[in-house]
Amino acid sequence: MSKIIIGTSNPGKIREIASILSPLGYEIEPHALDVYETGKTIKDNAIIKAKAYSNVFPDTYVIAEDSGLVVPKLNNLPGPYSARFHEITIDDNLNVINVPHEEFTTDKSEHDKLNNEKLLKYIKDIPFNERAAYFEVCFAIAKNGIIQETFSGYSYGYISDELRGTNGFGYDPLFIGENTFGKTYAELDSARKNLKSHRKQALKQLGLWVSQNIEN
Ligand code: ITT
Repeated sequence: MSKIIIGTSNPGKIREIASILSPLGYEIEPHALDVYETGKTIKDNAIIKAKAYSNVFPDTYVIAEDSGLVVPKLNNLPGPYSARFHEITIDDNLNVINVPHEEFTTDKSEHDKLNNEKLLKYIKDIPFNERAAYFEVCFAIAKNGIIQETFSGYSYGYISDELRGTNGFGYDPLFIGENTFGKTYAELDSARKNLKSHRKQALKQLGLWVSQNIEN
């Protein structure tokens, strides 16, 4: 069975990626490295991560992804800063003026909590009909430090007034999908989230590429 390295420190991502790629017959091996994400876009960061993991694991296909929640009314924040939203400094015009290098951890629960609290603070005076938001994900697949392909996915919705639900991870308790009957992604079971999610869309394309290019 061919092995594919999944480069991420986020257990929520590993669960969703494995649930879609494992049934295709590949051995999925997760690894977590501390990669400094210096890109200005989600795609740039996916490429930075895939190259970094690939340099550490040569001769093996490596998949990494960057993802984030974009709120147009908040100057597209948290966007590429989604993981460290709680610790970035933002000025009154919603420009990011300081981005510390986040402390490396695979336990995301405290960061998720702080990120959601900060988003609630920024969203509280914005009327619901102006709270459009979307998740964006970009997967990059690399081998021997060279990017082979990238795949993006998006899911659209709104930011909720309050945290709801305990499933999923990250911003799921605040994100109401456009087709989820008012429920946040954290109120959906994983199969239902996977049906619609940005990650699922991109993984469908990635899965096709993997099955056409990597022997299992
Ligand atoms: P790696 O970089 O090691 O993969 P990370 O958690 O730092 O792990 P990112 O830099 O890509 O990942 O940051 C993504 C952020 O967006 C992070 O805060 C996630 O919780 C959040 N996020 C990504 N996909 C999400 C989803 O499907 N639902 C909710 N939040 C999500």
